[in-house]
Amino acid sequence: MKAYYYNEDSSDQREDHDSGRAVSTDYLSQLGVLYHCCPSVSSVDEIASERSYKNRDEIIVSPEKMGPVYEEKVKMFFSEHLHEDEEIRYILDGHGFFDVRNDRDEWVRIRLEKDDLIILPSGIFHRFTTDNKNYIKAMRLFKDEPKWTPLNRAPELENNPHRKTYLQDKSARAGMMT
Ligand code: KMT
Ligand code: NI
Repeated sequence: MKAYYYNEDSSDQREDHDSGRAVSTDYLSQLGVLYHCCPSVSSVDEIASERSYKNRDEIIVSPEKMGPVYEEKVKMFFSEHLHEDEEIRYILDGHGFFDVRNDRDEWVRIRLEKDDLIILPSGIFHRFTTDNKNYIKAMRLFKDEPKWTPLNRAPELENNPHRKTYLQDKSARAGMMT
């Protein structure tokens, strides 16, 4: 895992966009984003049982696996959205980027590879992309039924209860730091 501020340049979303300004895991946790290195599936099982996640599946995002819809899917994953549930991803192979918004509405890019597990809180604005190798295999964990509904960013979403809870929890965490 490597996290840094996203450099807004005109290159493809799949390029690194590395500004050279690193972001720590502490900073990620202030945003409510939790990172774990899980060298074995048993450590994933522990996290899943602690958080009552009963189900999981595996997805391969690549042109070989997805065929002609690949480019379309990659664009779709990259549109800014939130979910009303936590999003947990465990990387089994390949690489990918999760971008999350910080307090100043800047993008923080999180580069994930094999053994990386990320927990995105419900209500955080984010997006995903493969990198320029166009291959990632990931485990998606969910509590009951898969609910991946993305809510694309729009002004009305600031009234969404999950968005409000996210913002309140984030300021409570910031308050504890001072
Ligand atoms: C997401 O939430 O955007 C995805 O599930 C993408 C594939 S998993 C790395
Ligand atoms: Ni998402």
